[in-house]
Amino acid sequence: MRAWPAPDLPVLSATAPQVRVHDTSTGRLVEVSPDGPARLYVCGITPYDATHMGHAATFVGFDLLIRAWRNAGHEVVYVQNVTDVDDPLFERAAKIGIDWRDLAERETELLRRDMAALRIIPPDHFPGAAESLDLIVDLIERLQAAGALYQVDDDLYFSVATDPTFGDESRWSRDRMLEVYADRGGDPDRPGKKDPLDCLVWRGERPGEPAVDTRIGRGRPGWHVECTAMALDLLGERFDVQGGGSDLVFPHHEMCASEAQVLTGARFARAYVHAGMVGYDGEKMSKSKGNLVFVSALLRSDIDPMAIRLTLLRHHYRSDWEWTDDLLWESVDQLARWRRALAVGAGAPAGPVVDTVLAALANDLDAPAAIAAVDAWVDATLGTTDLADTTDPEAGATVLTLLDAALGLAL
Ligand code: 5CA
Ligand code: ZN
Repeated sequence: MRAWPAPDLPVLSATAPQVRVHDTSTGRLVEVSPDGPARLYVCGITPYDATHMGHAATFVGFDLLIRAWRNAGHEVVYVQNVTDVDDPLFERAAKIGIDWRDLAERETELLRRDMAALRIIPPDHFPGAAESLDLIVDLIERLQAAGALYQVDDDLYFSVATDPTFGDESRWSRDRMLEVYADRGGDPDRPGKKDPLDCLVWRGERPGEPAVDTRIGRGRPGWHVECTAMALDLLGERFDVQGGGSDLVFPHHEMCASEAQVLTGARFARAYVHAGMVGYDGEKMSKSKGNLVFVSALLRSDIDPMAIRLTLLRHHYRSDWEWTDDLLWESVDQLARWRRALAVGAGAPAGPVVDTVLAALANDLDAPAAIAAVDAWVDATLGTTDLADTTDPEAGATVLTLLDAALGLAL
């Protein structure tokens, strides 16, 4: 599919340090230093509602990773998918009485506008499952040939027992997996399964449900195998980072990793990076709960998109936090102050703030530390703390470029 227009990305005169991020599968900070272009796959929306602050926070988090890589001198190949073939989309479309393809296109278009307004770098590839069916079916056939699938009625399941590394991505205990599986799209209790944790890869046609004609019959693929197929096709084996929100640690990313491991004998991704959950009114912001704050609604009320972006950046990408309107108003005030300092032109020396911001972002995308460094520069420039002894005539211009290149804030 078509993505959205790319924001300008100014080139910095300083080179950023190599990037380290937290890897879920080892529980450690790991340096992601790609050989060749950095390859990133981020799990994108299921387009039945777009774009709430949780989505936006996750996508801003990975946008920081792309910027950190680019500022460290790496090229990046970025894939973000759209899950336009899956149950929640069909259910919503049926409920509101429109075709599921029209609903998916409408919400994807909304996402494009929101992402462009928030200056999020678009993916190089933006595949939908519907347009990727051939390669998904191809992957299902390869899994079948590898002996990793079995049939239950007209459906096909992936046997997690065929992968000795199953569990390595999340490092969750079996009990913990079983506890959440049903709530996260799994069907542990279906009769005929070999293991309750086995996941559906193909659902044969049911009366009244959307189905497509393929080599393996009429039906539709399961969710996990869609991402496995799109990632392997567009990025190849052992790509650098598989990303998404922490709600995807299990089962989604575990199943993707496992299916790929059985097929290729290699780890799916070198690192698994997960963003925290954004909540609202005491619960995880989610379409199923309906407690949503939409980016598009704020944009329609003429909220400065940079204030929305700053509100997201003020939270470390890995932390869970709650959206409140007060946070947004604080960001509006903070930006007004930053703009006042930048308008001075000359200011406190920019060298230290450039170094601190780039180092903070290279250190597990620590945007709050980067923002604190900018605040300190703004304070010094506006003279509310001791004026720096030397004034840098280029400081305003340097900090403007830094904010745009490193944090995606164009002021
Ligand atoms: N289409 C699948 C991934 S293949 C999916 O999870 N779609 S989604 O629309 O539910 O979420 C899109 C992205 O936003 C995913 O990376 C998901 O992990 C993330 N996300 C969803 N809800 C939140 C939330 N409340 N806070 C932070 N990130 C979230
Ligand atoms: Zn996915």
